[in-house]
Amino acid sequence: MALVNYAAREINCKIVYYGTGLGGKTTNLKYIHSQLAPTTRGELISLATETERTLFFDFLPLDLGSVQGFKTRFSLYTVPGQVEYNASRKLILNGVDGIIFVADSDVMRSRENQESLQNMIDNLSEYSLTLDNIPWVLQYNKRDLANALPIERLEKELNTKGVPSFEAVASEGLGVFATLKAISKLILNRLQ
Ligand SMILES: Nc1nc2c(ncn2[C@@H]2O[C@H](COP(=O)(O)OP(=O)(O)OP(=O)(O)O)[C@@H](O)[C@H]2O)c(=O)[nH]1
Ligand SMILES: [Mg+2]
Repeated sequence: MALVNYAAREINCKIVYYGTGLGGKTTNLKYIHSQLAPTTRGELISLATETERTLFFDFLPLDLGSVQGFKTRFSLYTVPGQVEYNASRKLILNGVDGIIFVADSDVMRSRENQESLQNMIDNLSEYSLTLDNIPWVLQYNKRDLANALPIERLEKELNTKGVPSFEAVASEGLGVFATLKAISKLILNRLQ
């Protein structure tokens, strides 16, 4: 649950980018970090292997201005997508307020996307959370690939709940802020 500090008039929200390995979660954070003024964003902290695979998490704090007199602070995290790092994924979901599920549009990654979504459902259940009681949105990334699955197919496979979904090419920044805005809105609406 988002932390509301009435004395300091501050709202702190935790957003987690979840999804299969190499889907583009870290790329989303890198793009956001590259676009925002240093006054708005903090440092991007990445714990990664030499090959740039996320080892534990990435973390990026953002100050997104005021909502009804409350300063809104967002903490963005990515989980490591590689199957063997499930303990970290579970830990990072602790205290989550909203999730961006980053799906890889590559036709070859269809099964991995579905397995990762199931893994998220399993891990959420440890915190008594479900796809129906946590705000979440879908991002269909890598729309630039020649072998990208059609959106209708991805929707059918992953969006059984009918949550907001966005097409993206995170490596070029396309769709990155639209996705972030959507989840922020869902979280803030819920607080009101
Ligand atoms: N073609 C294409 N490549 C992308 C896109 N977004 C990210 N990539 C590339 O995909 C690779 C993996 O991206 P990452 O952001 O590291 O993936 P990740 O989801 O953080 O992966 P893990 O840390 O292993 O979970 C990198 O080489 C990116 O440059 C995209 O929209 N299109
Ligand atoms: Mg990563």
